[in-house]
Amino acid sequence: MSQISRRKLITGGIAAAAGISSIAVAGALARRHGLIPPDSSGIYGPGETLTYAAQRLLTRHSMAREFSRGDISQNPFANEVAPLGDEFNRIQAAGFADWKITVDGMAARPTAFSLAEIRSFPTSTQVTMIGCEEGWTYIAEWTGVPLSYILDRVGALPQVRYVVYRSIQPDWWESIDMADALHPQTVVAHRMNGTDLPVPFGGPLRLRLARQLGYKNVKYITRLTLTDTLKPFGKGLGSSSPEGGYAWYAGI
Ligand SMILES: Nc1nc2c(c(=O)[nH]1)N[C@H]1C(S)=C(S)[C@@H](COP(=O)(O)O)O[C@H]1N2
Ligand SMILES: [Mo]
Repeated sequence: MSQISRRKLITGGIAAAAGISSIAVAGALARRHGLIPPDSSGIYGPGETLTYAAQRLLTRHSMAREFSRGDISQNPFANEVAPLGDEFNRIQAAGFADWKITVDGMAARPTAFSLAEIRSFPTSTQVTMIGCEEGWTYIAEWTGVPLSYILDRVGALPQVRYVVYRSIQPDWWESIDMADALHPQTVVAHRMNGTDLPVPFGGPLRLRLARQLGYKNVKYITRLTLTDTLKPFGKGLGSSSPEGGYAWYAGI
């Protein structure tokens, strides 16, 4: 079956399920494809499951639009962050030589990588748009190590279903499923618009994923945990977002 007819079929299936306004049918479809978001029993309930399942079936292999360098925004907006704290300031004062990102959980070779090691790994560069749920966007060039490379490097086990990523800011942590973790535009970014990633934009390391809203693009990342369940993390809803009333899945 061709890509196009398969796509039509899937769209039709979802539309029919939603059209007869039977959330139960949509739920069954989502379960059949293993597409239940971790916050499905949260405040958005079945609607969240339907959105996630429908988007995943349509977009899991598709790329976010890439722009040309001429489209890069002249004055990108760095959203304000809470004070970064003494530990961050100390590491920053020493030029981030002591910045580390720990990769643990379901890996054959859990490793803590220094910033220098991360910078020595193969990179991928994209000119893409980032958007905040509050309405503003900008286009920038990001360079980083594909997350898929890091997962391969640590020997991610086949049972891994999610990557949990954490920041030096404890209130900011997120997770993504493997469709996003292995997506070619998902990178541990360390450069932006041709310079080292500036601190207001998440430097020295930020998880950049082009297929989800700004809030999933966590700044100052220090730890990646590979897991087959999100239950033991925080309140078990998958990330800090649903704990604060935002959807875990913020696909665009
Ligand atoms: N650590 C951390 N990451 C964060 C945030 C934050 O406050 N702290 N804000 C998030 C939100 S809500 C958005 S919209 C984007 C903003 O990215 P920008 O500053 O590059 O515009 O970063 C996200 N990542
Ligand atoms: Mo945001």
